Amino acid sequence: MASTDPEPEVAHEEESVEDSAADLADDTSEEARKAAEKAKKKRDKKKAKKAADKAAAAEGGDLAGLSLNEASAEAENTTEPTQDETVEGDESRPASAASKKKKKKKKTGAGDAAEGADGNKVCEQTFPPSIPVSKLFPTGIFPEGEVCDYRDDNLWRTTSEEKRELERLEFPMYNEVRQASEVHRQTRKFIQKIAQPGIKLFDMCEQLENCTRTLIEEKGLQAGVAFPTGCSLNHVAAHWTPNGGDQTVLGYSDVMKIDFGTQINGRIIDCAFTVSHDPKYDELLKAVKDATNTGIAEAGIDVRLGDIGAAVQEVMESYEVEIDGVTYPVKSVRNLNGHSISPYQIHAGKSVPIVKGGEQTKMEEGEFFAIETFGSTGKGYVREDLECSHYMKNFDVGHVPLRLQKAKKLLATIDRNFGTLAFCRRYLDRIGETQYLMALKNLCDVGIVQPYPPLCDIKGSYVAQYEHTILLRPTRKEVLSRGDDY
Ligand SMILES: [Co+2]
Repeated sequence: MASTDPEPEVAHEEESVEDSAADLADDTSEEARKAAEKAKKKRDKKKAKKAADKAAAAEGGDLAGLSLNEASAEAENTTEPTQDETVEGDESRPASAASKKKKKKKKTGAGDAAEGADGNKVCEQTFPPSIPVSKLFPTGIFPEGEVCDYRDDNLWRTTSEEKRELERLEFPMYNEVRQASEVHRQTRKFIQKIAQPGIKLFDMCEQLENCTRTLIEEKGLQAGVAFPTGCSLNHVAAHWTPNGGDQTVLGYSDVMKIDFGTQINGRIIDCAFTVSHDPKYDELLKAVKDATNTGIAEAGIDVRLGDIGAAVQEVMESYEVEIDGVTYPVKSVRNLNGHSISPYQIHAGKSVPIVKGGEQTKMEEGEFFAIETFGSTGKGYVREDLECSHYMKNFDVGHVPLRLQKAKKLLATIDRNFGTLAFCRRYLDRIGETQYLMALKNLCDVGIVQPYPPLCDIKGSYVAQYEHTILLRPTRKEVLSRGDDY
């Protein structure tokens, strides 16, 4: 999800936001620790020791790239025999029970199944995906993202024993967000196959979200979809998803930004890519991918947010593209930003600009950031337009007395199903809500819920986007959502 320029309304009350975020963080890591302990008890001693050893090895980082590549490689092949073998015809079992069972060591041949670098037996996914990620990694250890050393003054962190100890304590939380990342990778691999010209975007989104729900083993607010699936086309940069009844079909010459999120215990993976079938957009996509990777490379502890913006813009605007015989400079969309992420809070307070000129604030140890960049052939400036689909409860809103009975009821439904996570009209439809638009408008009018309408550059322009979620670990930077695709 994109964040627009900081508007006046989010500028105040930072303290209370941070306090509640901190509370949530404590709760979440405490829960994670308990969950990890519980899971550990369930496993036999040998397995637990092996897991701990391998986790420690993975922490060393030498194996991270390998582990990631092999994890991604497994989704390539999709024949049934291995599935039967790995799941052992017992798909209904919970993951913990499945991992208790002794696994056959048998491999089915090159590429069919891989031994993860962390010792995980990596089983293959089906097509369409049907096996929860927890069952594909029976040790319960999920692959690290791409791991990068910090630069210059911060390179010492890589080997610091003190910083490594901090990370050992956080392993259960890291592991959860890595699981959410793996769900993202496998879901997007599926979507990249089905997002062909002619597909109805409504159906595509529902397939994507259902895939996420299955692979992550959706469980209320504890695991699931983190925000609506953006599939904004052409000059629409962000925050568009079909509402009920929408008939939009993907065309051969559309440029589509697929921006979707996964979450476990509020730890959100926010990651996006661009789909185009017409090669005339290839250079535009390349520019934005390059710009996003530049932002990721620049990011680090003590790095000024403004310096990232300048580096991103420099790379983005070094490109020009020719589309239908017209040459355009690629522009960084100046009022769209990356953003920090906290538990259950997609936009946690810090913006990561994609143009030069602002923000002396620094990135800090332990923070999560969505690094996202948008390149446009238009003005490089977006404004709100079109019918709204995205909504989110304001994170720091207190109790507001409501007169309308229907608004009260809708708010209770939002609290129960989404909390402070973003949702869309389709999500209300699927849980059985009807005729909620007036109540929803009321919640927006009194400031409890914020609408996030589509963000558009000028008509006839084309916008592309790439985005990853990164974690500034004490020793190194981890690009959690990195895959072999982007
Ligand atoms: Co985002």
